[in-house]
Amino acid sequence: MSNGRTVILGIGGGAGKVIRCMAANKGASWLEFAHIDTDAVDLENVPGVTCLSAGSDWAKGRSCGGDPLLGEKAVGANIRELKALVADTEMVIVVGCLGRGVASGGIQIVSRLVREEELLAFFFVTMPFSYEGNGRREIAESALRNLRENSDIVVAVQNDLLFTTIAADTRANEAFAMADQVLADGVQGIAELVRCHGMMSVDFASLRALLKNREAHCSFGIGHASGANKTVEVIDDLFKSRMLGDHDFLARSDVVVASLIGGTDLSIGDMNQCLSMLGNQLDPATCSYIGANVVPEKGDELQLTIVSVHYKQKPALVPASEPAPSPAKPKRGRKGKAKVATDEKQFDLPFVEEMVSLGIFGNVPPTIVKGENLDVPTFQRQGVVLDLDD
Ligand SMILES: Nc1nc2c(ncn2[C@@H]2O[C@H](COP(=O)(O)OP(=O)(O)OP(=O)(O)O)[C@@H](O)[C@H]2O)c(=O)[nH]1
Ligand SMILES: [Mg+2]
Repeated sequence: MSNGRTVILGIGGGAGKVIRCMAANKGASWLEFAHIDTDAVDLENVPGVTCLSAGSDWAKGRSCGGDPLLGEKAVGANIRELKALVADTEMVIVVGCLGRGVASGGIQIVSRLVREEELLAFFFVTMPFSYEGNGRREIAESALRNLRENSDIVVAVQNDLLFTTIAADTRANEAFAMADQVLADGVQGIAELVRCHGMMSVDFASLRALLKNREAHCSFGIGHASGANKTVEVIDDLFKSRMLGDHDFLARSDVVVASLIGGTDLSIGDMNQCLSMLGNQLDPATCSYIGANVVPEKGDELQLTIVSVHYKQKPALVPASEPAPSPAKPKRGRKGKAKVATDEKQFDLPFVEEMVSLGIFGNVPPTIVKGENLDVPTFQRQGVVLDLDD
């Protein structure tokens, strides 16, 4: 059973800023935040953020000067503290701005740790700006290659793209703060997926099975909207996210993980409309995991975060001689049509999408009779999927 404990760990100076931005976000108090760094200046004490001073006996509170080997050594020296930090977590989200020392080297240590501890981890990394030059780019690319070899989900965001929607005359420090806010909102959106008592929660065990130990390319996008037309506008805003890639790239995703959060006025109708519109953009073969939560602090605002996952190698087909996976549960395809897997040859994937809405019963203790939760509508308990188009 999900305990929902989610740790957001920032490595290095840039990531530390994103972590602090996130800790100040509306409705983020249920998350645990930590920041590991060698540089004492960047380890500024902020309520709600656990600070770990890496390699403190020899780094002596200074930066790693852009050397990833020193970063790896420094973070490696704190492995016990890191292990204690991530013990018994449902998910770890690691943030690192690649291109210099602490994050590029230290993230490899954390990647090995979460693998050894068999934790599900999302890695959100940024790649250096073009203007930073080839040296930093090479460090970042080498770090990203190593990370991808050893990690389940790596979302790499080009810093250049984070700035494309910001007006050219924005002051540099404001532009950085805005870019950090985009990352902070995206990470929070993903974290909301595992939140206990979500209005619509993801079947986390099957999401984990689908994403663990697979090499994949991931991109992420985020949309915000408020006002009367917010369910439509949030989709439009999502597609303005340059980090996401184009429509076609999204449509061809192997897996899409989407998280919708809104204030207390978020209705089932809003959710249906918004998520059906998103579903219409996806290929029928795309596995989608969708979670929705009410975060009262969001007020009138709606936020939709998605991660698009493309496997490097498509899942192997189950040989015809092996029994077909069972039971074949119905799943939703494009435009909400029910699909039941009946082919002899099927992709060896676990059940794809759980969309269980408890509506007004979402915040009360479940009524369990003979192992069934009576607060879940009968049609959902019986696996009947509605065709939302009709
Ligand atoms: N998005 C974003 N990227 C940043 C920010 N600050 C730095 N970066 C990027 O992060 C890269 C690494 O910088 P830092 O995080 O400061 O480096 P570090 O990991 O602490 O390593 P050392 O400086 O060697 O100790 C830079 O090359 C920038 O591309 C920030 O506030 N936001
Ligand atoms: Mg630093």
